[in-house]
Amino acid sequence: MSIFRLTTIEEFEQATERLLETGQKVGADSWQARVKNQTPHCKFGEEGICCRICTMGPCRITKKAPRGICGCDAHGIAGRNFLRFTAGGAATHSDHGREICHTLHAASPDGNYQVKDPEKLMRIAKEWGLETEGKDIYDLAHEMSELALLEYGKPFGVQRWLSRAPEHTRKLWQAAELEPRAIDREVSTAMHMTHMGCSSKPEALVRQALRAGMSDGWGGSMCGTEFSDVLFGTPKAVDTEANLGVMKEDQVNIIIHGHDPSLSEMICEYAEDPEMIALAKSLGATGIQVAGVCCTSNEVAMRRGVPMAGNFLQQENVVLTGACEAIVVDVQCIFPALGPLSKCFHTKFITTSPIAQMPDSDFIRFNAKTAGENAKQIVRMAVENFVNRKQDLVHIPQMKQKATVGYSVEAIIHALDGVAAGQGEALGTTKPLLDCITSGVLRGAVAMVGCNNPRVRPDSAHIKLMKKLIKNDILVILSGCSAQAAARAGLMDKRAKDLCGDGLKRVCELADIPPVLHMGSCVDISRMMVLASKLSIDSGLPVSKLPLVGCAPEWMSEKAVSIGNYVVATGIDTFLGVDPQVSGSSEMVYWLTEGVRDWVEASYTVEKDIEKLGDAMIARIEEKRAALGI
Ligand code: XCC
Ligand code: SF4
Repeated sequence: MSIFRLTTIEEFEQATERLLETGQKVGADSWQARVKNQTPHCKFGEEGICCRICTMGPCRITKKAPRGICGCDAHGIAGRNFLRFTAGGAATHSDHGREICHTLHAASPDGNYQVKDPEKLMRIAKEWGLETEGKDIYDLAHEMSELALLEYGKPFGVQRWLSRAPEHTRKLWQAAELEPRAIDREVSTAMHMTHMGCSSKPEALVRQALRAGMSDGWGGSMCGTEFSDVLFGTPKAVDTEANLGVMKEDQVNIIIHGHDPSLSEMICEYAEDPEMIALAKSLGATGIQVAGVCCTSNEVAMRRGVPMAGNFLQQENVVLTGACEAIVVDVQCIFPALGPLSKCFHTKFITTSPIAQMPDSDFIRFNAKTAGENAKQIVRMAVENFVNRKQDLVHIPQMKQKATVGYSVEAIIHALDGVAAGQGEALGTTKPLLDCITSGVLRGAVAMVGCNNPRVRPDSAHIKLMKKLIKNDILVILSGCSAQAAARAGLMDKRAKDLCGDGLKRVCELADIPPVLHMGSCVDISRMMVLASKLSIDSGLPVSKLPLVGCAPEWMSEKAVSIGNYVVATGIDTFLGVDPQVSGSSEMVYWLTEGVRDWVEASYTVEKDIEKLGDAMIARIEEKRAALGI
């Protein structure tokens, strides 16, 4: 058996350095170089006090000019910016969810997409009060997808998924007017409120920012996750590998990048097509390797064990290996830089969605009806491109780690069932997990999520925090690029149990799980909301009293703020390692870090010092334990 050790940040960086040398040879640009060109950043933007929502401006707030031309002050400007930022994220996640609903609507027994988890579909249908008896599964799928799509625009009522939350939480939401109505309406309301001459009161702007976030996490993202499971299967524990070393020198390497599993699932299917494999072999390759970047990677890793090449700030690295035949993208988090970069190599940069169109790419429009043909065309393009590789540019860093992924709520409950010495109950209860927490074997849990951001040494905050937490017997659940950082470092290898405190180590051994659990992509943070709700309902404690916190140490996107808002609104204290660009307004800082606590029993903490951030999370978990007397 090989000796296990984590891959270090220094090793990540050496690999990147070596790839950047190749980049230099071919005159490629890099994010590292662009960061330098953009530094120092505009201070007004960083503090959130530049307004450009009407053409009397742009207005910037200074000591000398404390108000914009309309009279809006720093608090109103920072507040409106924050709400618009949230709306961008909520719209993005929710539109992804909507696409999945449309894919479900197009599912048919002999079409491109089938229902892979009919049981889950039935479970949700019953939850939504539908008659399922004797109904054809595809009729039910279509009925459900229509109902789900109506959640985006229904004129009355609030989101259906809210009924999954504990009663206490629902009461808080009602009292604070945080229950999201139609998903699209919350985004529209956010845009309306931030139009010139509407809201400039931080309290009102923050309230709507939470509600718009809620329309994402308890609306659009939940549709995305749940119906992706219905279509592509609910994840269960599966083994895979992570880091650039998953790419193969002797194979056609197809990198899938983005978010929507409708595309990546199809690419994976056709990469296994004997006709395509034969074509690859006829061109001198030994096969076809598909690997992922960003959340698309998480989706197919969770369901198929497809290896993870890297996270957000690795996306240029996959091209820099010189061994990437095609990088196929759908939506979100895709660097426009991939266009010019791929031109320096033989790589085909293939865009597929009308939502994410970029110069210097081959656009192959993908949709549910033609998905099969589209995927085949894309795989063929990649395979035929193998012969164009420039051998002298090929360098794949020989670094990868084993990972066990696939921890949906269903899979976590299944894995932990029976762990708490003889207390195991039938599948469907979180009691074993609660017992571990009550007895102190586990001190608590941290949901670590989010991106990379050049403002933080990439991946270092994620990995440092995870190591610290598991050593302190805190279970870590992960999604998004945070999860990939863990996998690349080796923390999702079950052998990483040796880095844990005695309690968590024992749980890992008994349940046969790694100490950090991959729960999926960023829309799958809705899974974490379901888990937190279940823990609350099963324990009879409010979510906010559970020793559970959220953390996004390296976040960057609008989506991340939308997520943070619904996580906080669900009663989970959330710790950020990157500033949400409201520091120019003391009132906004107050509302986000303190004020919202009166509504939802949780708030944000921002701490850029990673050691301190870790300490603060542990302290909060211990505080919550002490308050419970456990
Ligand atoms: Fe994007 Fe989802 Fe962030 Fe990663 S974690 S950089 S948002 S891919 Ni979502
Ligand atoms: Fe300036 Fe007010 Fe217009 Fe903003 S809305 S740009 S602060 S005048």
